[in-house]
Amino acid sequence: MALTKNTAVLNWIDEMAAMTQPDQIVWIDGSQEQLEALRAEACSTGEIIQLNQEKLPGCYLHRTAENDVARVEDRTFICCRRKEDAGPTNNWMDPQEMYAKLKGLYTGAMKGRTMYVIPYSMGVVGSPFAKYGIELTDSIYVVLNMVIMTRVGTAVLDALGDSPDYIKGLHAKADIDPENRYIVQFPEDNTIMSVNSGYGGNVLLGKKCFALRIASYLGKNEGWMAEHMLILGLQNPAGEVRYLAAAFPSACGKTNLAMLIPPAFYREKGWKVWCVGDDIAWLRVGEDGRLWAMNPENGFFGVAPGTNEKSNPNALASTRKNTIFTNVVHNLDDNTVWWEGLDKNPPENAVDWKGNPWNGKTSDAKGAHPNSRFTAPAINCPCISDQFESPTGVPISAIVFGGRRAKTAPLVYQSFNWDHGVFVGSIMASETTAAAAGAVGVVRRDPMAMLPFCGYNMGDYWQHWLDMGTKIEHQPKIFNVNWFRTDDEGHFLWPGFGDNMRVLEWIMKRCFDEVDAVEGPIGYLPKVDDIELEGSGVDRELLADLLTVDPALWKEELAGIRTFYDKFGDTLPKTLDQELSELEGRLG
Ligand code: GTP
Ligand code: SPV
Ligand code: MN
Repeated sequence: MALTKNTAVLNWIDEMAAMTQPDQIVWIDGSQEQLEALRAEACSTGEIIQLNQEKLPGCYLHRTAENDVARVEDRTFICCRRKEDAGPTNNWMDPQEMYAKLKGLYTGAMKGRTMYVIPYSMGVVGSPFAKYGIELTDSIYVVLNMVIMTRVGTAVLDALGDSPDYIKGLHAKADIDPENRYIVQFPEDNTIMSVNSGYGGNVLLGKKCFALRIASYLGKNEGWMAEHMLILGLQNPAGEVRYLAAAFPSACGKTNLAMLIPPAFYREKGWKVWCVGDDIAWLRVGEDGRLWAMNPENGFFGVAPGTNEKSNPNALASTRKNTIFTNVVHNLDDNTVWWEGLDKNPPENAVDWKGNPWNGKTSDAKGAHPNSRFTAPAINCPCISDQFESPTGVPISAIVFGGRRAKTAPLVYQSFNWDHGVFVGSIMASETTAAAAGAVGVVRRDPMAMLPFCGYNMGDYWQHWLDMGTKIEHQPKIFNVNWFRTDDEGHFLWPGFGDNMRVLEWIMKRCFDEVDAVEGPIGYLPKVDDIELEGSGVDRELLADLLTVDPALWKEELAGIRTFYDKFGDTLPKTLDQELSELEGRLG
């Protein structure tokens, strides 16, 4: 039975049901009874596997199709009326043409299946910054994930009332056919359509599709920003908590930084990190003239491999109950899960991510997919911030950009000012990871970590960043970090993880004028003595090396940036062109 009288909602659902032809329609009310019944049904069909309920209460395992394990950027489209509004970095198709093509794929796609109606909120229901969506899907796995990642149920429909202001999302698994897989955003219609996939980022439509692609477009029009950023609070020994937001590309360390546990030396003095969000931030200018960030999500869809008791104990703890694991190893001995980098004791009697028997002691092949994930409720996180549910978020002192660069980028540097900071974000580049289908380890330009997620022309997006700067009276300082510099054998030089605290301390001190810096061609760099190394195993010489800026490498970099910028033609803001010339000048 329909849970709303909202005619905009009901008419749209009728239309989608007429096209997809499900056997029945089930509204997700968010109740535990309903979810329990859905879990039982999904277990009975093998869609999910119930794990050891003593060791992992409320936890389940799911395996996606082998060809469907990551986001598909080449099949992701921004369909707005004018091609130039999608810009040179997005795939585009005329909306009418795309609707027609999709209609062919969706027609009858839910025959013999159930259509679930998921009313969900990005942000705390009823908060002035929350935005609502309805996802229609034929996958119980999607329902169970959306319930963890967003706020789902009747309360959302009550808050929406009879307003037509919601984001429409249609997902059908169809045949999981990679040749007919489409992830399509229609920003001008508040609509998302996804077909032929069952993998997270392609089908949990509240996440990348809504909270970044559609929301970035809304933000441009409404004067706010939707960014691929973690949000954390750094508590100092005086008990003050200062907040930062950081944009790193997929699988480049956001979840790890957001849940960081400071090294013993810091903990003893009273330092602590609080997690507000690990992937997405919505940022607005507050009445106090500061920039405020809120996390629209309600859970973590985190990378499993590499997560362990040492690298990220808070993430691991978050996954010990009410969590869905996707594409990890199934340990048959005790009905638990395992992944590469969890511990040095892989199970022998196990099933790999493809569903085949796997012996971790003898097999050379990986047992878990490199992009295997956990979906865990945010409230499970031992360091979740007491501001997590704050309807308007937290005030941001620092914005941090970063990526995987083996050589060029130093451990940390600060931009000269807001506009230069926008430039620093725009010239980000990073090695590709398993989070998206395609080659791994190839350096590509990924401005603000938004290349795959910006819902409109990236040139206009940069202009929006510049415009926002003029509206923020108390601007955050902007930084760039790189945890991934390597030696000539490819080993990481910086210990990373908890030791990144040392860099965070410097960043916050810079924001509050508590430490000075050295002015260099690319920005302000720390003095070697200003980064705490006690207990890190890193000596001053190595730190100095991590902070070097090689002019020869940067001159090569300039050429790459110029080529990238040239793609944008007239939409490249003059300010950024000017910043590039100035950098060129400073490098000599
Ligand atoms: P998405 O969920 O895809 O957006 O990824 P993310 O940015 O949240 O990345 P995450 O924190 O999950 O880390 C991805 C990978 O980077 C994992 O394999 C981590 O072990 C590794 N990693 C994270 N932080 C560090 C670090 O400081 N140093 C090194 N060397 N590796 C790191
Ligand atoms: C990312 O790829 O940045 C993720 C995972 O956070 S996904 O939800 O697949 O986008
Ligand atoms: Mn992400």
